[in-house]
Amino acid sequence: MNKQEANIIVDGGYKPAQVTLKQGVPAQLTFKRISNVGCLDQVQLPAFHIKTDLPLNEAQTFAIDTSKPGGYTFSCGMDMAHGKVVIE
Ligand SMILES: [Cu+2]
Repeated sequence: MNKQEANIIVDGGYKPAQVTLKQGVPAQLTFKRISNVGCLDQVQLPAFHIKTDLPLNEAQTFAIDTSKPGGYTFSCGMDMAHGKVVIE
């Protein structure tokens, strides 16, 4: 395996709320917001310096550095809804 992808649907929450990535394998993480439920029009993943708008129905993809194992929380712009990226 020389690359990996994870997809999160944003629909009033994060589905799934946790994704697991393999350490050391280049990764792409995609968020796609499909509804106006909740306050999820921004996402932030501070450990990877990501904070961005999630336009409705427009997938946003980010490269994730998987060199360091751990659990990295992401949330909406107001830090209310949460999910986690686990690298192991
Ligand atoms: Cu919020």
